[in-house]
Amino acid sequence: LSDRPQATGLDKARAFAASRHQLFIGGRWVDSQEGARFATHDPATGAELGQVAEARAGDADSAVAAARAAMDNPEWTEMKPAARAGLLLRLADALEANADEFAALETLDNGMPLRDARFFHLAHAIEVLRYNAGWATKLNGETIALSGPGTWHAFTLREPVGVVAQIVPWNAPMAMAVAKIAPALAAGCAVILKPAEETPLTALRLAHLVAEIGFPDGAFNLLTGFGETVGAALTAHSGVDKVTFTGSTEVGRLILRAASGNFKRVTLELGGKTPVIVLPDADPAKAIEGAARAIFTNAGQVCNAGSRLFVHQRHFDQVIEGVARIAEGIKLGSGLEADTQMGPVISQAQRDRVRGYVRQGTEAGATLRAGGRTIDGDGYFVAPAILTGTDAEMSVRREEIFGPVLCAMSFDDTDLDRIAAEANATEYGLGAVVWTNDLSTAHRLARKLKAGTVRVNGGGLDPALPFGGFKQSGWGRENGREGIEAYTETKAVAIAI
Ligand code: TXE
Repeated sequence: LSDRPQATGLDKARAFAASRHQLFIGGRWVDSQEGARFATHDPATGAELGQVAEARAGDADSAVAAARAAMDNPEWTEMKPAARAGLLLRLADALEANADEFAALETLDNGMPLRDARFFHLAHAIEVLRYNAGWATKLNGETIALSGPGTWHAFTLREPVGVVAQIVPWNAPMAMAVAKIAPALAAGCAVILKPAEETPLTALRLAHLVAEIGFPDGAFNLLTGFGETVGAALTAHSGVDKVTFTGSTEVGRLILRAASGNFKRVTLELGGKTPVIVLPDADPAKAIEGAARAIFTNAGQVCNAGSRLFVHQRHFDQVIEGVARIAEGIKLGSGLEADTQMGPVISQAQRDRVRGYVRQGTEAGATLRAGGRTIDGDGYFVAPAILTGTDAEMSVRREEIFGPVLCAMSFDDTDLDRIAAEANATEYGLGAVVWTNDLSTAHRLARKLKAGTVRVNGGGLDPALPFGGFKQSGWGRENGREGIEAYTETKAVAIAI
């Protein structure tokens, strides 16, 4: 990162944060009906960054009406697929042109290191837009041969599912918002995006770009506000056809209930407790680096963070020492500082929650092998922690902590069924990571793991790779063909000829 663009991006971001924000409904910027506002804070300092409009149920009604109108407007519904793709590509270009400002805004609001915001989150968002733009022109049905009497021309159409409420969390606000809107708009749906109350700023800035690019009115709407009010109103609204949500398993359950009224289509991306398995034939140096990255990236606030590390006895001491050394050496600080490797967690509540888990673990008899440092200052910092000697019943082993806390266990088994059974002993099933140099082991274990994504020897997120969970980690998949098809309804047409 050169100094100049950083400084300009940050200046613009600060000015934007402090500006007067509204809701974006039906192609216009409007105040919330009740005039309520709420503050958003910098988690590195606790300082207020700005105030945003607080949408409530009445605003949800307006946004749904605007989105429904877009789904009745030929300007949107009859727009050629290539033209929809063109809009998304322009949005990607606009994000790229404003990347320094977006990255700084994301760092201010969420706390993540600026480098991560710019070169991972922003870069991913841009890639996701371009990837899904490509699908707009390839969403086709098929022709089908029928076996009954008569002669038929039968085929399927893929139609947009309609009005989609998209509720996103605070841990990757920009990347997640874009991962939701890109396939929905590529498929021709009308969206109502609700960012998390902790991190509304990049979604607001994104809405300005959408407004400039000129999507038809109501195709994209943005409501900033709280989950229990405007979020709940959207998920229960009879004018909404689909809800897509990323967040806690607990809220996922509430959303399922709320959505059942009119049988909304529902895609849920929920919590995780990803196992990282280091087999005896793995390269320990690579596994150390990979295991540390899997849990400490984004201060552990990642749904598929590798929070349970299973290491074969042969490498256990070496791997734990290596990961502990990395943990102790991680430079914590404001994401705006160039040498920061880990920013704060999102809020005081989250910091207390994460520290509470570590305390519960040690009180229950686990050993703290790294972490426990207290960090001065007003920000919400948590030192990366490693616990050994946990047992399967402890909350640190069972529950999603969503912080930089790793539980490390050794095993002396080589039976893949038993290794998989331990890794699968969780109510979650989002991700799993395997470190091995044996191709056959990699394939066999990948099949036994109950997780939506299995990564062997590293690997990252890709817009083409379906992402989602088994078990209580969610419903459905985002990304890839499945991700965009989830925004369509299949219509079968049979014509007697
Ligand atoms: O999540 P919530 P919270 C997990 C993680 C974290 C815990 C709590 O373990 O520690 O959840 O975080 C909106 N109807 N994850 O409380 O509440 C809310 O406004 C409709 C895992 O912040 O699930 C926000 O936009 N919407 C995770 C979004 O849901 C509602 C990411 C997420 O907030 C709502 C985040 C309601 N009744 C947290 N209540 C992941 N899987 O990546 C809240 N919301």
